[in-house]
Amino acid sequence: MKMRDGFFWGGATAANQFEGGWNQGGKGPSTSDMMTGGTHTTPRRITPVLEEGTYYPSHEAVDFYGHYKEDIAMMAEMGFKMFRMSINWSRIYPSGYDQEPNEEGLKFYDDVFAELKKHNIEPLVTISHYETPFGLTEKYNGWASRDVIDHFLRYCETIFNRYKNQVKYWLTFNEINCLTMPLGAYMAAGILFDGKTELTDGVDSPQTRFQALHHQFVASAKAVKLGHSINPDFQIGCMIAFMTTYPNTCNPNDIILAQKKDQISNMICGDVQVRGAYPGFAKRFFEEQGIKLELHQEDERTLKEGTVDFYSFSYYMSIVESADPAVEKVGGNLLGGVKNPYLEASDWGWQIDPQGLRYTLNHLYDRYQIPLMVVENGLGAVDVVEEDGSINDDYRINYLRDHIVQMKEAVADGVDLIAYTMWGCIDLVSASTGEMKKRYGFIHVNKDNDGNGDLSRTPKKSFYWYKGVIASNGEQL
Ligand code: BGP
Repeated sequence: MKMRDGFFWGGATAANQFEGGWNQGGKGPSTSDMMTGGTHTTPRRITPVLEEGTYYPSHEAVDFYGHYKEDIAMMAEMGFKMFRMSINWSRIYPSGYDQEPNEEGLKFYDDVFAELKKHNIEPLVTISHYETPFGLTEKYNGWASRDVIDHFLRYCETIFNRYKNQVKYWLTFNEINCLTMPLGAYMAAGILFDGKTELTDGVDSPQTRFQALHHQFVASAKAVKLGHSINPDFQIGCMIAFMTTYPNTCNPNDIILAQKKDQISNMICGDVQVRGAYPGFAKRFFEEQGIKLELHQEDERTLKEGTVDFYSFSYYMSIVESADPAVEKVGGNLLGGVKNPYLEASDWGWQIDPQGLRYTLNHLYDRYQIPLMVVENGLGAVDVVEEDGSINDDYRINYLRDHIVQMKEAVADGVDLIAYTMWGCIDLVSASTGEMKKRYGFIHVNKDNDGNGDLSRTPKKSFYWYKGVIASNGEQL
């Protein structure tokens, strides 16, 4: 089965992990700028004020800010049709609550979009990707407060108007369902529970998280409506971190547990953003968890009027759930779960499951019947630079090939898939660990975990492989 003509092959990044220039051009600090690096075993830390002598990976990241022409030229050489990037909110509104935008920040993205256009690469822009302005955390405790919605909409209005002829495809919030999990509070919503916390070990409040999620739902729906009023051609999507969830056995207890987990971690957000209302299972979940959402009268209508045009998601792994307390649960996978004996795992313990991608694409298309985009997928691995400077990342090629094969199966199954933007096309900072060592790219960046390196870019073996994939529209794998 062939991919459709005009299929969007490409790659994905996020400003806080890629752009750097954190205090250049009038940019204010974002929450990610207050996060230290971590390692394989030490979690990232959030500092309420910047500590002298501490290394903050987002500050320089890999300096797309200073390398965008070179980077876009390399993407063009691979034949990219689409480039997923995010706008750094605090580059446009430095504190988040300023009344006037920062012209220098706006100008930077004018230049980036002009460069993409020169190479015929379609931008796909995430409006908020783990980069809540730190000013909003200080003033409101981030998305815990409903007040943030208006600040977000002012930011949307500014960028929609400014880039209405340059950008057609938008995503409102990256991995909005992160807020169903404890680690999402800070990353996705700029919420500090205790003022000083490690990313994986924060003090949790499901009440606050789900209230913040509701604020993001309302903000997203209003942004969709606003975007369509500014340019009716805009295509605006949701973005979900999809963790395909299987039962450990055919014991009905396992099946029900897996279904419940799937509903809350994966489906609740798509249901609200695509169908425009909370699904039935949400009510029971909120009751059982003692969560009382504060809703405004008009929210129901807002959600209905602001449904998305397409559904996008990230896909890295599947997880297995068991209701049996005697069954051993593993760490590694972001959500824990049981080890799947049929699958290999990455060096970071993420269980690699290409067929799970086919399963998920079918699952989603059956439910929503709107175009789908895979906007993140890839293998985080340690790359070795050989003496001659080459990087032979066959493991990455194998991972991506296996997933693309299954994507094509899903298309043959009848799924309307329109884009594949592989994650971290150029090496960048890992979101969960802050490392540079965990690399995804087709392009190597010379920089290590401590921030050393001259930032030079080198194509890996996978660069040439992906170029062939794109040139043959997925036929030459
Ligand atoms: C997703 C995020 C990305 C990204 C990716 C890989 O959850 O949207 O920002 O980083 O995961 O994760 P990591 O960087 O932790 O390997």
